[in-house]
Amino acid sequence: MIGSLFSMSSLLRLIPSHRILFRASIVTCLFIIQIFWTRPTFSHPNPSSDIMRYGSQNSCPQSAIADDILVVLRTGATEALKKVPTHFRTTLRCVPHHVVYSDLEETIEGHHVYDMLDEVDDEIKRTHPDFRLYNHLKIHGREGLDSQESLQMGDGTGGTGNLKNPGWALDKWKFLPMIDKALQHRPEAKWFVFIEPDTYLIWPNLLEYLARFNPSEPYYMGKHMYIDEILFGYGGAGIVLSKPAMQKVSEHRMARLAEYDQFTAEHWAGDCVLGKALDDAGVPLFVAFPHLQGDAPAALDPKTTKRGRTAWCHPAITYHHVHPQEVEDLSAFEQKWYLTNNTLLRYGDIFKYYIQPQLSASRSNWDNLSGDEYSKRTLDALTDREKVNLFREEKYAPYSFKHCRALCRRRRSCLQFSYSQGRCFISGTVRLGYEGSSNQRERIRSGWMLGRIGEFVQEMDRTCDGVEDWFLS
Ligand SMILES: *[C@@H]1O[C@H](CO)[C@@H](O)[C@H](O)[C@H]1NC(C)=O
Ligand SMILES: CC(=O)N[C@H]1CO[C@H](CO)[C@@H](O)[C@@H]1O
Repeated sequence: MIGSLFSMSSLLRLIPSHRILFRASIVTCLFIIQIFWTRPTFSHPNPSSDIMRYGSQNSCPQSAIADDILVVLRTGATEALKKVPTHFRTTLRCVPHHVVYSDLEETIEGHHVYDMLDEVDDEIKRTHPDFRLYNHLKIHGREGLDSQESLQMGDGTGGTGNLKNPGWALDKWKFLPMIDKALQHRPEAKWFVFIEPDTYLIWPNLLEYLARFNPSEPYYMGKHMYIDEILFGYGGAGIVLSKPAMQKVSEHRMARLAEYDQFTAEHWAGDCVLGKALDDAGVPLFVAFPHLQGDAPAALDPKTTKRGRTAWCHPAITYHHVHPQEVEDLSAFEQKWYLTNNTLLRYGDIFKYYIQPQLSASRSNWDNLSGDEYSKRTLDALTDREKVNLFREEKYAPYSFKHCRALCRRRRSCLQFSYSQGRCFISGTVRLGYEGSSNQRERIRSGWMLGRIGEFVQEMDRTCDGVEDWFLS
């Protein structure tokens, strides 16, 4: 596919260089030829002849800019073995240049993993409590983790950071050093893409997106987030920096190392520290939402809008909070998509072809993420007569899954519900959710109003008429 996708992309570059102009004129000719040779229904910059090239088993998208990108996977020793190997087989499979940065130097499935903290000030490493895990790993290596349970609770990265988690405490120190490490690792790269083990990256869509920007401009792309007054790119959604942005922030920090060490020590989120340094260096955040996402497909509200932008009609580049098994599943789905479809994979497609088939009228041991607590209060507040009317039953029995469904059915806006131990939750948004925790006495059971969801999908699809794929500003 992606060959001519990128021909289009080159044409659309904001400030094309001579080389690109030359290339663009050749590909324009090829593109025009292709238009006449492909089916008349061709409506997307993605002709089927190229899909074939992408599509043969295990092949990867062909793109002029793939070699210009370095993908950096940032991890920590406490989570790396559990989460990183999956990425070599899935999200990184087609990425020609990638590197894994951690807090322990080691080899994982034949890939060298670098210690990103080796150049942090020695005094800080010796004295700051955040480095307890790091120093322990330095002396005892990975084997030392087994003996130190207190050091390895939880994961090493991730947005829902637990401050008491030593892996998380250390993680924030990696963001600024990783800029210099990545620049040294691949100085010829024009784009640097930073992801985490819980990030799912759709590589063909990233290529297609970045081809639309001029990499000689300083770009700091991310999913917007605020802590206090600082606007920054949320780490779990992936952060994209052009080389000029990398150089600017690196030079700015080098001149004020102690100042940023101090700021890092006092702050709790590394992505925010990076955002602050970039802003100080004169590189503001470019909001790449909705293309970069902070939620997993199973948890994302398909109606989410931020700054008036709904994700549904737009191509997805990342998801976050995606567990290794879901990374595998999504990767299989993504490959299948590009084998058979000749349009870019969008959030709406992922909902319709990946999420929706997993919804059912009733699913046991399943937590639907219906969080509308008020429904329980609603039930409690009803008189016995109202309960009888509502549930159309002779006698009001203790709440049950059936009652919960009846309540959902009665409310036109309700799309899903879940029931557990006398508690009914209903929701006007539709999410797949996750398996329930099995330690509950009575397992959670969830249900979806499939007919209403079908109508909802049609309604959402109608909003896509005439909508551009990408937000470029
Ligand atoms: C696109 O891919 C999905 C998922 O693999 C598949 O269900 C659908 O039939 C494909 N559509 C076309 C037009 O090939
Ligand atoms: C029945 C039930 O437990 N439902 C759950 C649905 O999801 C919300 C939000 O995660 C939970 O609070 C509910 O407990």
